[in-house]
Amino acid sequence: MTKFQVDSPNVTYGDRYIEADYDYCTSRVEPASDGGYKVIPNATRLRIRTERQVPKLGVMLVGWGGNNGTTVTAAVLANKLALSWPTRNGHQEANYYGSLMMSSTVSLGMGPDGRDVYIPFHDLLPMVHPDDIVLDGWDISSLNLAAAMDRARVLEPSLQEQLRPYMQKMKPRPSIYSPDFIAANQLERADNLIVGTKREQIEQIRKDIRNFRAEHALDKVILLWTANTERFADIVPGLNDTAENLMRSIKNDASEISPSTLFAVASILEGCAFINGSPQNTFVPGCMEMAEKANVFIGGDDFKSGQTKLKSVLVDFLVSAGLKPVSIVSYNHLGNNDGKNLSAPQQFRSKEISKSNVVDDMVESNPVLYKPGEKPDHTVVIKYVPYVGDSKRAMDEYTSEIMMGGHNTLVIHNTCEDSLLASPIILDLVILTELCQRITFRGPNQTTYQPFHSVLSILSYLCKAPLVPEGAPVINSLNRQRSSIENIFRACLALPPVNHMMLEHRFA
Ligand code: NAI
Ligand code: DG6
Repeated sequence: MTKFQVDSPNVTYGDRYIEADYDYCTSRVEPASDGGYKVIPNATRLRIRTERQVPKLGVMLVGWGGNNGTTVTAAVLANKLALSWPTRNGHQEANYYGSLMMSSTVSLGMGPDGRDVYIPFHDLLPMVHPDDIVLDGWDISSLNLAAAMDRARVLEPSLQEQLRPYMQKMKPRPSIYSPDFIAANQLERADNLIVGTKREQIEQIRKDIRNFRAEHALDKVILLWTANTERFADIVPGLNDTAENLMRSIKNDASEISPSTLFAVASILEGCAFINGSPQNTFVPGCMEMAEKANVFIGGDDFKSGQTKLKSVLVDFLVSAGLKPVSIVSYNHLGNNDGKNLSAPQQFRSKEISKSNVVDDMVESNPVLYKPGEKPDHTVVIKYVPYVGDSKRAMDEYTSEIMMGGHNTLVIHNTCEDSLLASPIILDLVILTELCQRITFRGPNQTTYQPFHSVLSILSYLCKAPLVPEGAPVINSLNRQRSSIENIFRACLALPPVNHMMLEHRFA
């Protein structure tokens, strides 16, 4: 049910769709003959359609028995069952804190008293509620979800006891294991495996998806990788550079095709969106081409949960304030299985790459501070310290040049359960992906509606290394990423973008 209605000749609420006529206003910039620029404002009229029927959604997690997999499952169950539990700080109720969709708000506009009227982000358009998501998945470890939740050491024992009867019935499906792609130290948990050739493994995953869909009478299924970080796969002409070559290499059982790519291929072949929550290059060029040809959404890479989220705010603040970050040093230590896997050099390297590129666009946006090609020194360190478990410590030092050669150093210490930050992000990723599957656009001279590009860059807010269509700019700034989601959804209702001008309060 819609919680509000837009009263405008540009919006129609039909039985099936919300249809909006929207002027997309931009400024085109061209070099002028005098060496400056010519700026040309432009408006393109779009018709945007949003399907109103919210489907029954199933989500299959690869790595279901891991810390994120068990924590997100427990959180959905606890919310659905409205559980509460005693802690040493008092009674705690289940919530979805950290979810952009469930726990943040957006302004609808200005109320009669001249103040913004806020609603939950989730109420802006018809969206799946996380309580209604049906979860399933795969893991190379056979532990049922209750035992895996114990192993994760994330949630309070009194909550775990309430969840145990539900979660012990949940058992991850056997998965694809390739010891070459994750750390050797993961071997001891790998007891739940699909054997056979790569083609047979893909067939099994496809069968699992179809069975899951049928068992629960689901309208849609989305797959999400929250399994161990893999090493990067080599991109080799003839092997994985095109969709055709990738499919041939799978048929030939080529060893350089990673398990995450096999899952993505199976998902695309089943017409299911695939999201990569880890840093590795699951979406090799051949896989991206497959998704594009099949019009299936893919998104990633690597959940943006703590240190990097703050970095994408702080560097944006510094650079946009005219201060010049010159050195950024980020230490992490953690003691969960993710940390154990990342203690191997190749898997650490995947994470280092993902964590390191997040300031590039902000630096490039300010040629007053940075010469072409100039960047701050940026170092990322990750250490495995078993005792701290899932309670990750992240320590950051940002040094900036300020006026007249002065320096400003900010030091930040960030401690919290990593999986409790990642779980709401998992939910946002699938809720947003599902909603985007119901939004289509038609330009002024088009007769048919088109979907978003198969590389779903609107998910950038939630990802450390946002995947974007070829040639599109990567935006890392958290504020810009959030505004793009909010303003695109407002456009679906023919509402103007939020501009913060507040002229009503500024004129005499
Ligand atoms: P975890 O190690 O607890 O869970 C990963 C699970 O994947 C394990 O249960 C493991 O047995 C399973 N697994 C490994 N290979 C598999 C395969 N081929 N098929 C199916 N299952 C497989 O790790 P955690 O903490 O849950 O993190 C998961 C991933 O999310 C990691 O790659 C991590 O780097 C990434 N990530 C986590 C963030 C966080 O804040 N927790 C943030 C950003 C990314
Ligand atoms: C060490 O940083 C382990 C990683 O898996 C991170 O905990 C995870 O990627 C979250 O990173 P961030 O930078 O978003 O806090």
